[in-house]
This record gives sequence, C-alpha cells and structure tokens, in this order.
Amino acid sequence: TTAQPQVPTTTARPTTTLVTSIVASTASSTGPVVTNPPVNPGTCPNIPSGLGSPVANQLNDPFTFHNGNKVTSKADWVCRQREISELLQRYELGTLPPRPSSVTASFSGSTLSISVSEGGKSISFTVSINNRPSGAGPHPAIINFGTIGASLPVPAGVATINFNNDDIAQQQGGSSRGRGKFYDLYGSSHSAGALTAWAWGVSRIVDALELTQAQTGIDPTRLGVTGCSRNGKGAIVAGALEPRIALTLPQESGAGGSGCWRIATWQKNNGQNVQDSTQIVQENVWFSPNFNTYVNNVNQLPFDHHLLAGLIAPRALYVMENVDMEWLGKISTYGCMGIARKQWEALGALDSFGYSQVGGNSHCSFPSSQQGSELNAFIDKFLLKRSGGNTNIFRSTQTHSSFNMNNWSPWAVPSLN
Ligand code: MCU
Repeated sequence: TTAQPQVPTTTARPTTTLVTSIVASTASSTGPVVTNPPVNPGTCPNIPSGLGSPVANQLNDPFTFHNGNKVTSKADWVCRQREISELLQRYELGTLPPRPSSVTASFSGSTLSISVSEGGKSISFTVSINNRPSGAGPHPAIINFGTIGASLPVPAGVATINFNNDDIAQQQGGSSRGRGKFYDLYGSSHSAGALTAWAWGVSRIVDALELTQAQTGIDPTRLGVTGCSRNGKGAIVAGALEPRIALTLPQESGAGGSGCWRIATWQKNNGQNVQDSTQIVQENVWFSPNFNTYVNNVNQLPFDHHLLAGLIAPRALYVMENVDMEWLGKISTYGCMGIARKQWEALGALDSFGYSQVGGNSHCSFPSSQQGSELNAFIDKFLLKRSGGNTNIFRSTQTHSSFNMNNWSPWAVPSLN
C-alpha cells in the first residue's frame, strides 16, 4: 500500500492541517481532552519574511502574530502555530519536508520495515515493536528514541517502538552534518538539522503504523514519543512537528529541548555553567546551519522554546527534568516550561500539561518519584484512555526564586474559544 499525501505539498508542511487525529477521551477523571479545530491554512495571515523586533529579557508573546494582530480564538491559535512552526524551521530547525510521494510498510515478527521514495530516490529503515500487549487491541505505543539513556518505565498495556534515530541523521559532532538516511534522500546540504530529520522519521513511523494497523495491532491515534537528553530534544521536536503524536514525553532534554535560549543565556551571564546557543551549535548538528547566524544574539529570534512546546498545545506534554544538572539549564527549563504552560491555560487544557523537576537521580535514570502519580497518570489518560490521576502538574524541588516568571512573560493570557 502507498500512503496518500494528506497535506498540500509546500516547503514547510503546515503542522496545523492534521489536527483532527486526537479524539476526545471518553474516560477521564477531569473532563474531555481539548482539541484544536480544523483550520484552512489559506485563511491564516501571511507569514512575514523578516525577523521582527528583538525581544530581550522576556519570552515572545504566543498570543500576538508576527504581524501584530492578536490571537483571539482557537482557530487563530492554529494559524499562530503554523506561523511559529514556519519561523522555527526557517531560523533554527531547518525545513521539514512534506509527506513523501511514497511510503510503504510491512510487518514481520517484531520488525516494522518502512520504505520511502521521493524525487527518484529511496531509503528504507526498520523499527522494532516490543512488549506488544496480548489481546485484540488496538493498543497504544510509545516511540522511544535511540539507545542513549532510554529509561522510561513503560507500563503494561503499552507497546514500545524502538527508533534508531542516529540511522536517520547522525549526531557524532560536526562531522555528522548531512549524514544519515534523511540526507541520502534529500541531499547532504538539506537545511534540516538532526532534530528535524528525526521528527521526519517519526512521521514516517506513524505513516507506517497507519498502513499496517491490522498487522501490528497498534493504534496510530494513541502514540507517545520519548527520549532522554539529546534524544529528549528529539522527542520534544517530534511532538511539536508531528500532530499525530498524542503524548510527548521529553526526559532531561535541557538546552535545545525544554529550555529557552534567552533564559540559558541569562543564567550563563549570571555565572552558571549552562549550555547555551553559542556552545550547542559547536557541539553537534542538532540544528540547521541557518541557526548559526542567530546564536550570538538570540534576542533577535521571533520565538523561543516555550513556543516550540506550544506547537504541541493542547495535545499532551509531560516534561521531566533533573534539578541536579546545572549544564541542562535547570532555571531555563523551569522558566521556559512555566511560561509555555500558559498556552495550555489559554486553551483550557491545563490537564494536558506537566512539568516535573526532581533530583537525586543520575542523568537519564528515571526517578521513581515521577512514576506513579505523574508519568503513569499521563500514560493512563492519553494513551490507555482510562481515568487516572491528576495530570495538571507543575513542580520543582527547587524554588528558583531568582527567576521572575511574570517579568519574563508580561503579556496577557487570553481565553480562547
Ligand atoms: C542534554 O543533552 C545533551 C547536552 O545537550 C550535551 O551538551 C551533552 O554533551 O550531552 C547531553 C546528552 O545527550 O547526554 C546523553
């Protein structure tokens, strides 16, 4: 079978034309899951070509379009997400190609084989589907990035799909630029950084799961995505760029993931040993080469990572961070996600947002304090679709009193209908 393109072929795939895949929860302790309305991108404002005014010592207003108009409805929000996705791709992530002309898949044993063709070139890759629950299903699954620190305890009833993201785009330092199957297909000078290439890979896994649902028994509308550290950056970007992901679970993603560039720079200027934009682009190829132009003055960017997270809203996001790891930007992720949360607030969807920062565990070893009442509550509600505990979570074991959340987000939070 060949998958049909679901969106018009444009250079940047509008993330917002596929928003209908999350169905309302029927068994929730706190009400139905909020969804975005379908919106015709043709009715959205044009996305300007310039950067706009710099934004210093605060984070960009999610609720004002680049052209100055206010976001006043859920339909506006979908347009604003489309704009933010385009700007993130243009200045930081590189272009996410639209769905390729051909995606085919087959399933045998526990191996899902995926073949993709575009422009006369083809690649194929495999993922393994493990811990498939017994019974007819369909069953939910969590796509797990790579082999570095994959440590989330996935409860019974949820399959795991192991995604070798390095096979799609390498991440062994600067020499990895343009290497991997994504670049075999699109060319080694494609603008996408590794995070975008991996998100594209996740989208192809979802395509393949849609094509093979009868064979795999996996429900492609109940998918989570996770990864830790560099692969946590991959997980949050995949959740942001692929609207068919129901639950995004980035673990200790830090700078370049759940952290904001501006807050990391502020931490660094206050003498802390924090990874910032200038360092991260020298360490690895996670971002587009286009980002290099902005890393010395991130105030120019018309976004920060609170808006990356906001591409997920009102879908479910549970962010896990480690308070003991200064390098990851512990104030940055706390502040960035605390402000990101206001996007779920505007949509009446606070039950779909969690941020939890604890310590006492080594990097990427999942602490049990986040399991029962947090991770499992999210998995119960958004993947297993049964009532569970509270999923409106924002907590840290440190106070971060030097960071003033309101000063960094001085804009109003509308109530969007
Ligand atoms: C938190 O993710 C990265 C971090 O950005 C890097 O600076 C560091 O070298 O590696 C972390 C990681 O992926 O650890 C496994």
